Amino acid sequence: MTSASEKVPFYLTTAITYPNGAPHIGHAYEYISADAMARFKRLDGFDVFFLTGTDEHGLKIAQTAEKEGLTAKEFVDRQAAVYRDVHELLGTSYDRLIRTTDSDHYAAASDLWKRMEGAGDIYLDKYEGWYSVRDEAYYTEDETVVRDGVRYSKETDTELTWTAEESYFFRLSAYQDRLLAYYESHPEFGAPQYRFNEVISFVKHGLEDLSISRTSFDWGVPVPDAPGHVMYVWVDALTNYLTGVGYPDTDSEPFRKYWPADVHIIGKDISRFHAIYWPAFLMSAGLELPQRVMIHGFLQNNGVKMSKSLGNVVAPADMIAQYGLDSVRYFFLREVPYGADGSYSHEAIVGRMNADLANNLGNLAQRSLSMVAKNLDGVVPSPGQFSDADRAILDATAGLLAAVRASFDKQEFSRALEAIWTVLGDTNAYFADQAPWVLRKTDPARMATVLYVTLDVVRTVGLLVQPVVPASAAKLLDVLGQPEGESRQFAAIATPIAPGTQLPAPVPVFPRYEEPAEA
Ligand code: ME8
Repeated sequence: MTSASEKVPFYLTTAITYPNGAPHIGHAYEYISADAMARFKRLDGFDVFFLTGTDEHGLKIAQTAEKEGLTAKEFVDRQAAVYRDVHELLGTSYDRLIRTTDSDHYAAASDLWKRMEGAGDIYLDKYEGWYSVRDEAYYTEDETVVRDGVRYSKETDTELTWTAEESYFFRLSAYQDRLLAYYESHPEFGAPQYRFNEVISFVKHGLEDLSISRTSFDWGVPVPDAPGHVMYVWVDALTNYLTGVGYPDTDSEPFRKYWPADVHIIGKDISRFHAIYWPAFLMSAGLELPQRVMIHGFLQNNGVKMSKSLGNVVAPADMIAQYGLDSVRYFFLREVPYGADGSYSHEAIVGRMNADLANNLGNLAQRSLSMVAKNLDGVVPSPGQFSDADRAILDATAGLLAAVRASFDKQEFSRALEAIWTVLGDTNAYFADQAPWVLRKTDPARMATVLYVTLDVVRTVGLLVQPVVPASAAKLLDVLGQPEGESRQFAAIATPIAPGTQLPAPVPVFPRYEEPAEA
């Protein structure tokens, strides 16, 4: 057994959520995909640290709290618990649920500020501009549009107000060349490529210095030695990735082990913050840069943007109550190529549940296992000589781990699942061709071999789908007689299922979705 200390570390994060409103499917999508990544790496033998949490400062939060008659702290305490419950519901296997109101985070944000200041990158000036409270961002005149006398951000369609205040600035303009050089030498830093290209061309157009403090409210991390200033919420928020692994103690064990992060998983609306500001802050502070920023797309309900006014915002809890957690997890990761925008609908979810999970995987497992139960006393048989057809299936299955790993390493989850389901499709065809139910009478030894091959495909698939459908995969591995622990790690894939293993009575693992009867 490898001890934790010998394993290769892998550090991944999600964006930290603004907890002002109710959790929606977009949040669940991000948590589920990051969770699948974390689980995959653990099963593949890595020492994983998975950070997620809530982004609790800023004017928007302060305003929402006031509207609800609560102090900002009371409000975020209540809302952080709502998000903790969502993680519970989704089975997110995080290692820390960070809150930017945690005391160690204040220390981290102050330290990062001081480092940037020490590098000569922070100066005091006055800021005037169009400010969006919702986005916590300033927009230049040409990034705005006026409708009915109200000014909006072209990009995010949020309302803007003219704001003038004394502010500290970060010398972002000084980082243009260094950022471009970094992108050039690290082509994998931003993904997918088409989203990274947008970032690169934004930087090529030239960068302005960034206003990084606010004096108009006090719900934030105080700027060191600058009474009246709190940090711009994005400086504070991005620092969470450092706090999570022990910063500012750069000699601490977690920091030395896990920093720099292997991947930040985020949505497309915040790519500039992560792929421009964040690396610039880190360069200024003399800290290493994350390996990769993976930018996912947005999910829409039936192709329509989710919004409260349209009444089409789906709560993760409702979706899970209707279809079950694993079906939702599988659907999200299989349906949309990660990075692209996508859509969900009842029909699409049911289609995936019934065709992929219930038919291709569930039926194959159930049919082979019940034949073993009925004809072989539930004992995994010894195979005879493998035929060409057996070999073809076994070889395809043996190649799966490498293919799936290569896809997961690029967060190409749908491609990984496609590879698995291609082998399942071939195995279903093999099972139908070989017709073990006929062989039962004509050639029982051959029937045993066909069942053996099929069971080993189902076992391999059961192991590989654990990151995506953890509870169902565990049930499947139970009925295949695979004990928890070592034999469920990916390293166990190379050792075929052991003849003689006594299997428990088979139970169906992936139920079909049946429409409820009309009332
Ligand atoms: O941006 N589909 O928080 P947030 C998919 N606090 N993903 C979506 C989505 C949708 N419809 N809507 C939002 C923030 N997201 C900041 C992050 S990180 C240092 C600070 C994604 O609650 C969004 O892109 O608005 C982001 O990655 C995450 O949900 C949280 O968004």
